[in-house]
Amino acid sequence: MDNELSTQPHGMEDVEIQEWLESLDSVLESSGPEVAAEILERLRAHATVSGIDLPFSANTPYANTIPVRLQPLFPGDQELERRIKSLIRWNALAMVVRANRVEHNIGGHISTYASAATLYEVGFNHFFRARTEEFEGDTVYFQGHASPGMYARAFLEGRISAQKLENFRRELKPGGGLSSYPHPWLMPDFWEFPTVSMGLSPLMAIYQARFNRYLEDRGMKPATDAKVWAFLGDGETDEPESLGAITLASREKLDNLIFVVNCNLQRLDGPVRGNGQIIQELESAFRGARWNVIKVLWGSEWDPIFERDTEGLLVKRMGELVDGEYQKLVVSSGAYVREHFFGSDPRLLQLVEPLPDEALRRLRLGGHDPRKVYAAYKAAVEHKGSPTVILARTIKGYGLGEAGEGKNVTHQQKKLNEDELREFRSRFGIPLNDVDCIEVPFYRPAEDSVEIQYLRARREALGGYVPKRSIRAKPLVADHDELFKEFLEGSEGREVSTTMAFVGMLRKMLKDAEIGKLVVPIVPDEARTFGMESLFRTAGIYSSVGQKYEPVDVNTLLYYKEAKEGQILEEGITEAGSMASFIAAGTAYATHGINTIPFFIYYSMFGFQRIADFIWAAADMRTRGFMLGGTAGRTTLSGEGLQHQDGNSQVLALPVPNIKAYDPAFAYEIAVILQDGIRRMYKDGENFFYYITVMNEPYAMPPMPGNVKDGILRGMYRFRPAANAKSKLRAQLFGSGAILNEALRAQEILETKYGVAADVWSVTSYKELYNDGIESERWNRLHPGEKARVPYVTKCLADAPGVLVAASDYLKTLPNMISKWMPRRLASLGTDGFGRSEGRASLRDFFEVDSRFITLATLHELFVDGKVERSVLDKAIKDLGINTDKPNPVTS
Ligand SMILES: Cc1ncc(C[n+]2csc(CCOP(=O)(O)OP(=O)(O)O)c2C)c(N)n1
Ligand SMILES: [Mg+2]
Repeated sequence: MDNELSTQPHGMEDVEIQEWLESLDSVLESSGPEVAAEILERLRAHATVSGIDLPFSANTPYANTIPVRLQPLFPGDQELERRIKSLIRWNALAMVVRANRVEHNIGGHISTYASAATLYEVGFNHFFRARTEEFEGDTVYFQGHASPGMYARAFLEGRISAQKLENFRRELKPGGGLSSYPHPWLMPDFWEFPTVSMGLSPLMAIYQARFNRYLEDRGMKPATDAKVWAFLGDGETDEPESLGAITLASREKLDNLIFVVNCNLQRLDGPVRGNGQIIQELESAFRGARWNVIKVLWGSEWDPIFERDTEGLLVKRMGELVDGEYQKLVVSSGAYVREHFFGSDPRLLQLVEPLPDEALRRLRLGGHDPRKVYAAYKAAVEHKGSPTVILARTIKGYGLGEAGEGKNVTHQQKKLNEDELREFRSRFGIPLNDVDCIEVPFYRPAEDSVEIQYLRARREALGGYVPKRSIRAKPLVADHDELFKEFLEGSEGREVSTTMAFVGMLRKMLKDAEIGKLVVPIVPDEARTFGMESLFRTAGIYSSVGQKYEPVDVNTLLYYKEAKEGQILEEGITEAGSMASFIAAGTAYATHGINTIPFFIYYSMFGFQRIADFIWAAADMRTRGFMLGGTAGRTTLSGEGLQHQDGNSQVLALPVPNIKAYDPAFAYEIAVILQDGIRRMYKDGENFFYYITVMNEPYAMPPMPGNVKDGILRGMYRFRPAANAKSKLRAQLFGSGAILNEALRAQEILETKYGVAADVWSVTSYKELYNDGIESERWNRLHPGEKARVPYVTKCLADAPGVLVAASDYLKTLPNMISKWMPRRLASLGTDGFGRSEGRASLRDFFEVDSRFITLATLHELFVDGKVERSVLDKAIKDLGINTDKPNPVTS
């Protein structure tokens, strides 16, 4: 990659270069780095105006960013820390090797932690501060594949038993086990952040750091110097999410954020950039984004060699190699290194002349040298004004020797043979003899050993153990009946959409004495679409710098008001970023002990469909809050067409176990769901969150017809019974969301034109009904002798006569999945297929979900049952104006 020293200027004498370098050195010595930098900056400007074409480079030479003279003293007992680290290395390896001996192919990773051990241990011994009563603590995102190292450390700390280690990756064993990776859902007292789906944690960490500032700026927590640390792999940075938000971090001057990229130059299959230099590539990306970049490339053993190199030849040579060559060098003999690395120039060879081959082999990389890592961390935590990224060079599978060190297969290595185990044991000085060691026992020195005492003392000094998850927020107390009451009463004929109704509730919640402050509205540049612009002025848009300009619309009532204490997180066009804010706010009850209640409203098609993996991570993290899929419904969103019209999200919400998904039709349904949700999540502390679709079709909102709260929450209730229940021709119509109105219109047509008496049900949640059904089935299967449980849907329909027809703005699979618990055959209408840009009426005709098709489906079901004649159907098709040769929406 670009390396300023790698290109030899044509025709320039070495002597001349030397003179320039020496004069810079003397300025540095006499006037300091600031003056030197100023001179260089002026020189660059002068060169540009003199017509010299300076190639752009965001890179610095391939050398450590922190020079030896600025390196602080290492404050710990280095030898003792090395011994502790070795024990952790051993136990981490033992976990994986043992697990795979007991159960072939159970998996696990050795080489990630092996490469990152020093990066973590310096953090644990000197930097990561725990959450305490007095201090909020640092927040650490551990690289998922390094989890054995975190468990092994917790074992030495006495926090995890040997039995649990034994059951690594076998969580269902008696006494429990340890989850493969960081999963708060599975280990809620230990892990805080799921990180193993690569790319999610860097982005989540950025938004977490920003959310911490948001809480401070809004006066919800004291300003502290707590840091957010995110450890990632170099391969991981290829995920677009990893670097996707780095400019937000610098724009917001998040000096509370530190990325540590473990640059072992390898990913799973092979080198990250065999033909390039991942470190230089990352450096330029982060420097370009105005981060503070600290490269930790070379260990202390290199310092004297660099010192002898007055001509800068070594740095130049280092910048020339591609990563594929480096990978080869680190696993090669000293003689090979001498020949192939230093051998390129006799002057380089001279530099290492005094060193024997063995010493050349042992030249450590920066990421394995605690002194270098400590220096980088210290500089990072002290740095002000921008986030820091530490690019630390390491070797993947460090210490595994023949079993995988630096090899392309190392990521998958799970077994070591006897010789390899003995070698590892010897290399790290584990006190086990040749026979015992091949059993790979876990090893923990006695409680009063210097190692355990030291380790404990260090953690005590830093406030306690990390990682550790605890819930510190106090439950809410109010029940908020008053807040939601007015929304149960209907709109008195005024036409409003469910989105407008929701925004009305949000506005009111923002003013509530208990929850007003806690509400966090989050929107990815879509507030106007949802009619939320009135909140801009009243709640304010959060900006860490306030508003430095007079907004163009300042004279209007609803001007764009940015403020330091603003409450709305207007994220711009990033659903991923908004979701990361949602996660930060929705887990603040644990991270900060604050019950923030996020409401993330977005274009529903760009939610589950686009950022489902973040939603999965949110679920794992036990996030609380409300996601609102706006402009929802494939036929309700008119005009927008194929990419926008959402008939999927209610289906895509099914797999997330702890999401409650609702497709409400009326304002009072939303009110009931919100009130109950706030109670259950923030008062009762239940671990789920909500997905609610809201639409933009305006219609009159009816008052709640009696107390149907229970039905709304459980997924269905009879909204409008048939006028003539005695009729011979009977039907049950199920409608959801805006399509409920089509069912109500069909009810009228059926009654007035065809003498069919239909009850209309509002199905608010097929997911709730489905979960209830499968739970009943399961219970009955497991308890054959006991009184059978009856699914809620079956109970609802026990006395509901006639044919059954369901219609929603989503795929037909939703009603179909609960049809087996219905008393009779179900006809399902839905919006399978690609959307079209059209008006609502045409769309509902196209997808066959309007009142005409509901009517036809009902008559057809009656015809199949022998209740009406064929001629009725023929007439209906004609009267309803249905084109029977119309294209099939599923395939057209
Ligand atoms: C989104 C995602 N894709 C793929 C994987 C599978 N995977 C697990 S580890 C790994 C390689 C990791 O390489 P790197 O980020 O460099 O980490 P290292 O182990 O080298 O420190 C891959 C591809 C994953 N966990 N997540
Ligand atoms: Mg890697």
